This record gives sequence, C-alpha cells and structure tokens, in this order.
Amino acid sequence: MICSRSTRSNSPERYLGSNGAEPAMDTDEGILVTTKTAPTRLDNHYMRVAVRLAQRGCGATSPNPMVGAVLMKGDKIIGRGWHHRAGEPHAEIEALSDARQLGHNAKGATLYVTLEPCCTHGRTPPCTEAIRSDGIRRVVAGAIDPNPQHGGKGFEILRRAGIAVAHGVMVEECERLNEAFNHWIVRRTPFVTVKAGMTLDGKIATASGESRWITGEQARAYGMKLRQGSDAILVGVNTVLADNPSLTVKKKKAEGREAQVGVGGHKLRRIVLDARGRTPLEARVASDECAALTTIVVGKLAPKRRVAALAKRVRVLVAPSSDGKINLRWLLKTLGEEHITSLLVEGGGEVNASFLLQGLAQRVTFLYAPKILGGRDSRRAVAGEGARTLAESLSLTDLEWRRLGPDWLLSARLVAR
Ligand code: AOF
Ligand code: ZN
Repeated sequence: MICSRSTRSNSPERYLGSNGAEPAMDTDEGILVTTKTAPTRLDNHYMRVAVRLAQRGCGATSPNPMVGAVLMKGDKIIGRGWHHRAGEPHAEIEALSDARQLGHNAKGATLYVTLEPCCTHGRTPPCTEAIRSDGIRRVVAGAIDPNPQHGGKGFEILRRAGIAVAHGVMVEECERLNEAFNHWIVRRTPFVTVKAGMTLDGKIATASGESRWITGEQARAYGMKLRQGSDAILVGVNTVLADNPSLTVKKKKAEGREAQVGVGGHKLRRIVLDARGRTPLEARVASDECAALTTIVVGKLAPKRRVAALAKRVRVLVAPSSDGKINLRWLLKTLGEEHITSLLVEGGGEVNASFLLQGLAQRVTFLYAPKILGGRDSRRAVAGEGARTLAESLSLTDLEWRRLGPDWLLSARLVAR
C-alpha cells in the first residue's frame, strides 16, 4: 500500500450503467445484495468518502486493516471514522462516537464502511453488536473481510438482526486498501513488493556501484511513501556495503531539511540478508538511532564473533541457508509470525531475483528513468540465474503506469504460478 495514494477510480457506470439507472442486483458485477436494498448512486459517493477516511490510517493500522466509515442520516453525514491503529476502536465505532459527540442520534442511519464489520471479540468488541445496539438501519460495505474469523459472518449477523446489508460497493478500491492485510491474514506471510529504480535498460547502478541518483525527486518521494505504507524493508548485504543506506522513512521538513522518521514515528523494520555476517558494525542500519528496528539475518556458518558483535547493536536472526543463501520461505514465515504484513524488497539485483524467481513476491513497483546505462558489468535490477526459457518468465497483471516527473512508474501484480 502506498500512503496517500488515490486508489484506482471505479467509475459509477460500472454499477449504474451508462444511463445512470439504478443497478441491477448482479452478482457478476461484484455486487452481492443480501437484502432487497440495492446500492444507490450515492452509495458510491459515500463509499469514496469512507475510502479516503480509511487512508488516513496508512502506515499505522498494521497488522489490522485500514478501514473507513461514514454515517448518513437523510442526506446528511452525521459521523465519520477510521481505524487509527491496532488495539484502538474500529472505524465503525469511531463513526458512531463521532456522531454521538456531534449530538446526533444514529438510530435509523445508514453506515458506509469499507470492510465488512467484524463479529468477534479480538482486541476490541464486535462492531456488529455496536451497529445493532445503536439502531443502524442499513449497512453498505465495500469488501468482505478475508479474516477467516469473519469472512461473511458479519453480514449474516447483521441481516439476521433485521439490518439491510449491501456489499461489493467500490469493492476494488476497498480491497486495494488492504492488499497486504488480505494476503497476510490468510497466508500468514507478508505481502512482498519488489521495488527498484532503474534506467530504461533495467540497470540500477554502474559497474562501480554508482546509483545516486538514477530516478528523479518525485520518484524518490514515491519510494518514501511506499516505505511509509510498509511494515518492513529488506535489502541484501551487498547494498549495505555499496551504499550504506539508512532505510528509514524520510520526510521533508518545512524548511526543506530531511527528517528521519523511525523510532517514535512509523516503526519501519529494516531487514538485511547477510548469510555470512558481513554487515559492518558502523553501517547506518547497525549504528543509527533506529538500530533497534534492524534485523540482520545470518546463516549458520556466519562467524560467531561477527554475529556476537552485531547482536550487541541489532537483532540477529540465524536462519537456515544453503549455498550462502538464506532460506526465504523460512524467513517470510518467521516475519509473518511477527505480524509483518507487508515487506518492501529494495534489492539489489540478486535479492530481487531471489524473491521474484522463487515466486515469493506479489507486486513489483519499478521506476524507470529516461536513461540508458548499457554495459556488461553494470548492475541489473533483476539478476540471479534468470528464467531459462521465455515460457518460464514471470508474467505481470493489473498494470498501472504513471508519470512521476521525468520518470515512469510501473506497479503490477505478479501472476501466481
Ligand atoms: C472492522 N472495522 O476498523 C477493523 C476491522 O483485534 P481487533 O478487535 O482490532 O480485530 C482485528 C480484526 O478485525 C482484523 O483482523 C480484521 O478482521 C478486523 N478489522 N474490522 O469491522 C475495523 N480494523
Ligand atoms: Zn470491528
């Protein structure tokens, strides 16, 4: 998820038809109406407001989803809410208390919510119960909650309580909000995005390792937003040795200076694949103010003394490895257990290739600068052994192209094999 990204707009025509008539109750169109109340033209509008509210939680709600809610009575919005962070009230509860604080009675109101209301006691009580007891008459939802504990049960409970339920409104936008959560809650491994800034011929650095900067300022700012929406960022030790990156979220201060946002702000975890324990103790990831957020993943054969020295500064994880390569499946499972729902892989080429060619990445975000580097030894965005035949190449789907100043952004899902 990218923070403050406007999700793909889903034209109202998709639901209303080009003549603007009321939509048919057509499940093929993604609308599943569980009562006689069909979505209206305004439903899309209010759901869009709810999506924007949900985005306010970007980078803060994990391992919970981003959710937004709007309460409508007559033609007036009487309450707004969004899920701020895990452990705190859900979006529906925020909207209900917002209405209360503004002196409104929610009885008889319609609730727009981007995700199916929960129906279990987790860190917070079930939203279905609050919706029922506050007398909400109609619930219009976006996505079904893929959490196996919920998954449609919330709708069923509401319907049985006599509340009109429609869902599937702006479903693509609502699902896209929680691409990472939707993956993690089912598979229990992080949603992996491989991100790289490169020349048009797919190079991320010269033969001598010079890489700053290939892409322009807007592309780099986009990269920061990607980090902000991720739970963890991962690089290989070669990137640490070549660039000594800080791997934090940097925000421009008013006076133009860059401020690091790590401890205290968004706690982006930093992960370094370092099978032989070569990370220098003075590397930024091991010595700056965010060192507590760094995990160095070493193999069993890493020298004990190096491991002990690193462990004084950062967390060291000893992982199964073979041929000097960390077992990434094991690592993803471990990170998933630690509630990392989204992992941003920022290379270099060997690491990117490992995730991509082992089928462990779900999205690529490639930023192309209008430059050509050429050269046999310049560094490729995706290296490794590569696919042996064209038939084995990775396929992308749901391509989104966007201009970012002089550069082009391509964001796409990988077709699972
Ligand atoms: C909602 N509205 O705003 C969110 C929901 O531990 P808890 O109580 O916070 O519950 C977490 C689960 O609730 C989470 O896995 C997801 O299924 C759902 N999140 N549901 O109705 C919200 N954040
Ligand atoms: Zn809830």
